[in-house]
Amino acid sequence: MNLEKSDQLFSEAQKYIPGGVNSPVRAFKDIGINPPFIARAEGSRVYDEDGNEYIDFVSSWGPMILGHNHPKIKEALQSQLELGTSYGAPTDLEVKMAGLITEIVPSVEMIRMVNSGTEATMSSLRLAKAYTKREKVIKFAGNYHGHHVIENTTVANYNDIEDIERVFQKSGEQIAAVIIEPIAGNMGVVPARQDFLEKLREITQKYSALLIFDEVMTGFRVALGGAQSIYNIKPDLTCFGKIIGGGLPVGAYGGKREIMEMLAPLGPVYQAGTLSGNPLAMTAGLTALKFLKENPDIYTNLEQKAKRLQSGLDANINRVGSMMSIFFSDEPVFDYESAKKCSTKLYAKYCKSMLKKGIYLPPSQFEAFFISYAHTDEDIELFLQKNRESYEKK
Ligand code: HOZ
Repeated sequence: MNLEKSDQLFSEAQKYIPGGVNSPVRAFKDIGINPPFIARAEGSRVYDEDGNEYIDFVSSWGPMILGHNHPKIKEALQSQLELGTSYGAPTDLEVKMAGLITEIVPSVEMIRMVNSGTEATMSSLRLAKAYTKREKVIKFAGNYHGHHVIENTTVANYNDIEDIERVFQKSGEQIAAVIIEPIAGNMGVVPARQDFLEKLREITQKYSALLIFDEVMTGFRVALGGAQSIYNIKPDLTCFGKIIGGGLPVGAYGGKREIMEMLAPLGPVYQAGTLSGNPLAMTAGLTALKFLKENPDIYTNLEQKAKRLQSGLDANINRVGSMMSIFFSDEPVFDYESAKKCSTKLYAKYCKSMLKKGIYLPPSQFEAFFISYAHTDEDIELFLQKNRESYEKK
């Protein structure tokens, strides 16, 4: 595979951009090769600067559930472009977006749009602290909630009921919020157990702490109503990103009216953003969400393709719907400790081999990969065929 132009661009990029990338994992450091620089994308494919074609399972890290350059999103964006790209003022699009999300996700009574998942989790935690007038936050090992520093944090073990009980017994009255990825996607895919999430709901209510679901990755991905609809658990606040932007930069957080009304201009918690509710992002996101809502068979289609892929792989896999990971470990992966036992070396070898054969996977053992509506049955078969030539069990 010729990567001459990508290599040249990577050298150039490193002169001006730290590590040559705007998000660390994209440097392919764990894989030990230079990254392909992507020139364009269409449907299930991405094409690099040297003209190499890949079947894309990174899906821009989740947002591209309908595939790249979906005609409906493209058309909507083209129309919006005629009307201007940013006003810094309220729009009809924002009202429609808020209306649609609150309709699909019943725990969300009010929602505030921001520009990234990081901003959503950061703002939701500030809000939780103000609402409860408490300072402590509980998060879970291996969960990722963006790159901001969460102050006053205790890190508990994921899927460990005894540990969370211990934490609450010790300082329950000071805990403002528990934030969790209900299906973790940043140590590879690791779903929370039903009884663990139920315990979290129960214990947060008992101590009047807020339960925040980080559904940046799972929202509108694992089901239209996100992970909370699968587990049938209502968090107090939910953070979104990725899919709700239809491929443009976006984030949002929402939840109970009483809590959300603490935000300025109604309440004392100030939070603002020049590009929040940006009309292009709202247009792309709204088009994607409407399309998903009007075509519920999309989730059946995603499930079928993902299931077919999983059953053909004969590997250690965690999967929820169209979000999955292949773990290079002999043991089940259910928390951060078990995830860390995976062989990153074997994953690197596998990922490199798959890339050479035209299958574009996340360049890290600890990222999820995604099936999109644009993947065809043939794409899935090609994955399986290339996998047979690349896979080495731990
Ligand atoms: N690592 C983040 C996703 N889990 C962001 C990846 C990227 O956009 O480079």
